[in-house]
Order: sequence, then C-alpha cells, then structure tokens
Amino acid sequence: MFQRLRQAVRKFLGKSVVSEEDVKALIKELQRVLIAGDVDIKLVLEISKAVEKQLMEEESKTFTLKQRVIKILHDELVKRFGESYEPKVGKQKIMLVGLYGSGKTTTAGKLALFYKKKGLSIALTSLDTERPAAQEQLKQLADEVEVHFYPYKEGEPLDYIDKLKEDVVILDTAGKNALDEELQNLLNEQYNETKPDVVYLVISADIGKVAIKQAEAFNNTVPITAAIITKFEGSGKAGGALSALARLNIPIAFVGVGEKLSALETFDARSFVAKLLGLPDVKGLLEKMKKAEIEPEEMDELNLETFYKQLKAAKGMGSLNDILSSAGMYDMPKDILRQGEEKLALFEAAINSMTPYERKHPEIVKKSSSRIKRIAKGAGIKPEDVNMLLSQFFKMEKLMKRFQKDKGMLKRLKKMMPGMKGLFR
Ligand SMILES: Nc1nc2c(ncn2[C@@H]2O[C@H](COP(=O)(O)OP(=O)(O)O)[C@@H](O)[C@H]2O)c(=O)[nH]1
Ligand SMILES: [Mg+2]
Repeated sequence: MFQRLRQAVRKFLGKSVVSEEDVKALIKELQRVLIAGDVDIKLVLEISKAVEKQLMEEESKTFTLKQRVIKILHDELVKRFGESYEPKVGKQKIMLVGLYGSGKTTTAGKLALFYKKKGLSIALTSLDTERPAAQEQLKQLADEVEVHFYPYKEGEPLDYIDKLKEDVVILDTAGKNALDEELQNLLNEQYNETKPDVVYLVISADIGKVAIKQAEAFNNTVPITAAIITKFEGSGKAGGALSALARLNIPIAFVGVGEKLSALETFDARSFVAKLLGLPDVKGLLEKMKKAEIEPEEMDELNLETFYKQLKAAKGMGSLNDILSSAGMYDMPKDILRQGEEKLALFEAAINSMTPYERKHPEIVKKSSSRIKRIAKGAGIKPEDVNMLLSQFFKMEKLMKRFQKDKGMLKRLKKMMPGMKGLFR
C-alpha cells in the first residue's frame, strides 16, 4: 500500500541536499498517491497547500528543509487522517452499523474476541432479520470465540438486551447495499430502543469515493461514535474511507486487517501515517527534533584535547548514531562513533604524554616519527596507537570542514549536541 509514496520519501531523504524542486516533486508524488488511493481531491489540495504554506513561513534555524518537509507532511497527515479513538475497555453496549458486506458480523466476532482477551464477558446478538443466515452466521462466530449468543426474531421486543448480564453486549444490525429510508428508520428505531453506549460505523477500506455519502447518511441516522475500517490490509484504496471520516470528524477506533477473528487492530493515526510515509521511526525523529531546541553553547576550537573530550562525551550518549542519522549525517565513520573503553584509554594516555603545544597542533606530531615514538614510549603504548588517534582526529577534522560548508547541518549539530563542544569552529 502506498509503496510509491514510500519510495518517493526514501529518495527524498537519501539526497544530501534538497532543493525546492525536490520538495515540489515530493508533494506532487504525494498528491498522485493520495488521489490514486481515492482520497478526496479537495482534501489532497488542502494537504499540499498546507504543507507548502508552512514551508514558506519563516525559515527554521535549527532544521534542514528536508527534515521540515517530513515533519510538516507527517503532522499534516496525522491532523487530516487521524483522529484516533481509544476504545473503552469495560462494561458497555456496542452497536455496529454499516452497509451490507462491509464486515459488521465478522467485526462483531472480532470485537468479542478482543474484549474477551481483556477478561470481559461478552454477549453477541444480531438484530439482522433481513437475511435468513444472519443469525446463524453470528452464532457460529460466537461459538468460535466461545462467548454467549442470543438469537432474535423479527417483531420481538428488544428489551431482552437490557437484561443481558455480560460486560460487553455487541449488537449486530442489518445492512443493505445503500442506506435507504427503510433501513434508516429501522436503525433509528433500534438505536432508540437499545440506547447503545457506542455506535461503530463499519466501513470497508475499498468503498472508494462513495464513502462520504454513505458515512454522512449513517451519521445522520444514528450518532456515530467512531469508525471501524475493514479490509484495511493490502488496500491502497482506503483513501475514500479515510477522507470521508476525516471530513465528518469521525475518529477511527479499529481497523480490520484480515478475515481471521484475530485480525483486528486498534488504530493509531501516528503510526499509520509513519507507515504511509515509510518512516517507522518518525516518532523518534520528531522527539529528537524537539530535544534539539536546547540552546547551543559556544564552541571551542578542535584540537586533540577537545577531540578526546568529544569522544568521551559521545560514548556516554549511546545513541549518537541515531542522533547523527536523524540530523541527516549518515556518513559518519563508524570507527569514530564507536570508541571502545580500551581505545579511549590508549588515546588518553597518548594525549597525556604530549606537550600542550602538540595537543593544540596535531599536525606537527603527524609529521614527526620521532615525536610519535617519544609519545608512545612515555604513554606506554605502541606508536600505532598514536597514529590511530591522529588518523581519527584528521578524519574528524575533514568531516567538520565539510559540515562547516553546510551551515544548516552545522547549526543543527551544535544544537543537538551541546556537549560536543570543540567539534565545530
Ligand atoms: N480481508 C478482509 N475481509 C474481511 C474483513 N472484515 C470482513 N471481511 C470479509 O467481508 C465479507 C463480509 O463480511 P460480513 O461480516 O458478513 O459483512 P456484513 O454484511 O457487514 O455483516 C466476509 O467475507 C468477511 O470475511 C477484513 O478486515 N479483511
Ligand atoms: Mg452481517
């Protein structure tokens, strides 16, 4: 699902520097994907305009264009698609409404299993007398989940429902191919007589553009608490249902992701959008971006002493690797990032054995094998260890020089790592 969008995002993130054209291309691709996924065109334009507008508004001092695009896109999509609704776990009466074939009866069974697993007792009952097999279908599901099933015959009073002792009472209802007046009246009557705590609109992910009409009609018939989108797995067409629900401000409680009774998941807008964008770690990235709002400290000059301090600081940070990659620096040499305890001890010994002048001017050490030998001897280490320290230092210096050309990256890094003084001049 939405594979193309994920590819576009990956390509976008893979660029070392992004231009305005790259941003435009990404937004174009987003539009294409959303439209192909049946998202309402108006909503697509709203989303892309909102993203563009936010990008135009003042430049960020802390983050690159690349990061901002992803963050804005993410926030915008979450805002549009995703109010999630946290289903209550506890005593309640649930009514399921939806078109014929949307998955109501299956979902009733799935909900029974969901709540049974939470330790609650369940009653399943079906008010669907339109189809002869409807009662039998739900009974079979009840047997499968091993919960109580209460049959209902057309014309009987509905007061048996209030007498049910189970914690969670799930009412299945009849559906039709479209919500006509007859069904509207029936549902309305059943709602008024049973007064459910929660009404879920069961809507199929592949309903397409008619979603808005259908959802609106149901919402006008009975007060919808939240929606359950079925057949959510593998469908790139969920956009119709998603945008209809967004437009009507109906939150999403669950998604059905298969025919099995266990194939029901609570819906989390953030992780859905993250998946949509192919960024399972968006959350982490955003958190790091928030943390990075700390004021940067003045930076010292990079020399062997400050370099050593950085290595030590970096080691304590543990997730330095993550921080650097979320800053867009994927090419940090691994040997610099991961300094073992032993190597740090060697470096410390070498630095202690240097004169203050040598520490500030590592280039004179590099040029002189007699200095290297002297330092190694004084430190009780091998000349190779001194050379390793020097080589890592110069590698770092080279990197820093490169980053200094990328002003945005440098500023960001300074903010991200206030403890990393000395790496930047
Ligand atoms: N793949 C898939 N199929 C589903 C899902 N939910 C329901 N179905 C299937 O959709 C069809 C209609 O389901 P049913 O519960 O009878 O719909 P109802 O008419 O609304 O009660 C059945 O074949 C179900 O197995 C789902 O989440 N994924
Ligand atoms: Mg049914």
